[in-house]
Amino acid sequence: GVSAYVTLVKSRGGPGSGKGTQCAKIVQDFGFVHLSAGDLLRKEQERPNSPDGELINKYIKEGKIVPMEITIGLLEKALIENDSNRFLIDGFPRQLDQAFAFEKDVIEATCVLFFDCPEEVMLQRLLKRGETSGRSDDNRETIMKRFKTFIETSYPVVEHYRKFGKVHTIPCTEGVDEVYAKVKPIISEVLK
Ligand code: UP5
Ligand code: MG
Repeated sequence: GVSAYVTLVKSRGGPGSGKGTQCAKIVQDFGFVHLSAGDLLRKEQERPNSPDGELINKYIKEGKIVPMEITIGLLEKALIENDSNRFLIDGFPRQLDQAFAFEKDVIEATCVLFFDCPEEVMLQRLLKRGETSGRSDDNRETIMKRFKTFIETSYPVVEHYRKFGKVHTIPCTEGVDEVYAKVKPIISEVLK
């Protein structure tokens, strides 16, 4: 099982807001284990003989949310495999029922970072990344679908965590280091 003394920080924010980039910096300074739900899904999709590969591929290309049994299964496995008491979960939960299930059956969040970014900025970042990323969802058509899913389905999760006073909102239109300058003191405080 998962230790009860884990500091779990969640990183949420729209597609291309910079969740992954900021998580990498948190890991450098504070030694968290970084688990990106999207990365875990992409890895599973590439694994030979994965029973879920084709389904994951289809959902990601459509900017839709993969059924939670798959994502929670991958996250739970990664939590158990990594011996740490500091986890940073990036890009999950993306739908209210996922938040309820994960908190009940797996582990509760200590703190949620919400990276607040205008769509126009996210669009430009993702289109630029799409020139080299090879990600099947970094094209204009899928990006628009990801934005729609974020607004309609994922943002209510942030509102949910707000009720518990767990959300820190970070504006992130500035450069990577300027954004991180706002993130770092929040993490220091959480670990006190
Ligand atoms: N960049 C970052 N910060 C910058 C800054 N301050 N200034 C200038 N440039 C900046 O950054 C994106 C790009 O912007 C990079 O090129 C970066 O250099 C630059 P990144 O850190 O990658 O942003 P991030 O928010 O992590 O963007 P990502 O594309 O990963 O966000 P998504 O939430 O869309 O992607 P994710 O991998 O989480 O999910 C992909 C898909 O998987 C989903 O659409 C969904 O289909 C599926 N999924 C589920 O079904 N369930 C889940 O729980 C999770 C995913
Ligand atoms: Mg990411």
